[in-house]
Amino acid sequence: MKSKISFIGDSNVGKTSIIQKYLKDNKSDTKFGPEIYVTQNDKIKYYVWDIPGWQKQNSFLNLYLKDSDLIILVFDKPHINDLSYWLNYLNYQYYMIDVFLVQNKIDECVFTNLDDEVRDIIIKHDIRKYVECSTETDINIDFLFNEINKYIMKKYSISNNIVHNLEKDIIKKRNCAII
Ligand SMILES: Nc1nc2c(ncn2[C@@H]2O[C@H](COP(=O)(O)OP(=O)(O)O)[C@@H](O)[C@H]2O)c(=O)[nH]1
Ligand SMILES: [Mg+2]
Repeated sequence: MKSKISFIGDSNVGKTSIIQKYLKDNKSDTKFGPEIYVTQNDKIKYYVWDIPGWQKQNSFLNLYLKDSDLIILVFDKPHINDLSYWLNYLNYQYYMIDVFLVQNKIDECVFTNLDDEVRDIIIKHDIRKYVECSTETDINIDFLFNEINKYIMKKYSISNNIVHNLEKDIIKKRNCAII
């Protein structure tokens, strides 16, 4: 099974750093458009799209986000005011796709309490999950990708039990066919 995860957000907030920190050399050869990284577990093959920030007001953005299973919207403190642009765009064009909001570069933040502004955004825009991370000090990067994996597995109701039962079903059917 395949799943597409799209990273978006302003330039310089750390999208590429986050993806590369986790996926290192898994970049596939793309001739044009965003970089795509590929990784898989035994059930799902993930295509992680690194969509550059300058696509923000570009009509290609729609095309790039098409068929995403989940959108990861990344920001850092200096870009917090630009979030409403992205979220309004997503609410309008892609309201059916869930969003994880990721604040990167928390190594540069002095306060550790959840910002009022961020809290309001999470509530107003029905954000599925909020993660604070840092690629610089390696905080929550593995956690973020684990949460993405958990979300997708749940979205498609994939669990060991279900796969096991399916296998049993298939075996039963095969037996019937033989008889
Ligand atoms: N302090 C700090 N800098 C970071 C962090 N992640 C990325 N950067 C820096 O932010 C800049 C932009 O990162 P990049 O991944 O290219 O951002 P993108 O344009 O969103 O893909 C680079 O100079 C990175 O080294 C972080 O967690 N903390
Ligand atoms: Mg980049």
